[in-house]
Amino acid sequence: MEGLKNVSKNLEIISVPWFPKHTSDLDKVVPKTFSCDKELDADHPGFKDDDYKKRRAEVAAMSRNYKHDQEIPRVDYTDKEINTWRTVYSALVKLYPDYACERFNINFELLQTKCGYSPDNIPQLEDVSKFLQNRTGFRLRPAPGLISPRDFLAALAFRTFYSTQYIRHYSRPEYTPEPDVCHELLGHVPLFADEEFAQFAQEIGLASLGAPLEYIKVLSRLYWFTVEVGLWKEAGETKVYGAALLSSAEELEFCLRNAEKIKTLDPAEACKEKIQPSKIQPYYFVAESFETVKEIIREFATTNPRPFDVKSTQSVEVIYQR
Ligand code: TIH
Ligand code: FE2
Repeated sequence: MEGLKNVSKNLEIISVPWFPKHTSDLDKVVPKTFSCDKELDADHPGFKDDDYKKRRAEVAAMSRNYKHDQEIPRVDYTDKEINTWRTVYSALVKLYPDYACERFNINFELLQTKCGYSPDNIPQLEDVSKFLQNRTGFRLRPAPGLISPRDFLAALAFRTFYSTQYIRHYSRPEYTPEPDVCHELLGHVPLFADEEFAQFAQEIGLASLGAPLEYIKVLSRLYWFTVEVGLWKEAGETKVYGAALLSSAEELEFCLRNAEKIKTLDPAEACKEKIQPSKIQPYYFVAESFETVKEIIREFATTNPRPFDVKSTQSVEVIYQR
């Protein structure tokens, strides 16, 4: 009997999917993207605009042969694109003071003073990546579109964040159905500049490595309902930390003005919900605090069925004991 147990243990290990063990291993992954990459969906505002589609594909292709530690290619954004950025930016900065969480606002301020964030300039991924590396060790990696959950989450384990570089269609600056450079730079980057949030995002990534597909599915739902469309309370007030909300003036206003759409975060419920990334959300989950969100992820990480554990060895934290 004992012998048989060992055999089945080995079988389990054999079935662990390959996963990256070092940031440079991400070069071995050709990230899978969703259909948007080839043909825009009919409800995409750029669907009927051939010039837009061509430009989007051109910028997306710049990420194709990217290798770890190379400079991220710079995009020479057109005046029309900068105009779109200006519109998106100007609408959002009016909302952030009241709607965004404190950690976001602190870092957004810093990005304005230290990293070229302004209404007239679309910061380059390379410059923002360098800035983040200095602050929290997070780096950006250029992406051609929405990346499939396993590849996307694995990169987070290495504090690496796949970022698109093309910009949304000019006709709909207040909401776009897929990630674009505004979403990455305005929605995500400010929180990746926060050490505790960076740590939290990395933990989600570590939990994904080598996990079975069913586990990845649930983890990506938890990721979606927290990192992308999450709300948490600060001094009794509901604030937004979800990046997909913080990059859409329309949905940012919508989520906080419709109290009946906000439910208390229940991981069991969030796990069951399908992700609908291309739609305004039917409802949102609010957590009691950032601590609650972290605990939920930590607890879920303990249920990981993989037959091993992982730990990150990139940095040390020195704690003086007096
Ligand atoms: N809806 C977001 C926006 O308008 O900025 C973009 C997306 C993020 C994630 C999925 S779609
Ligand atoms: Fe995102």
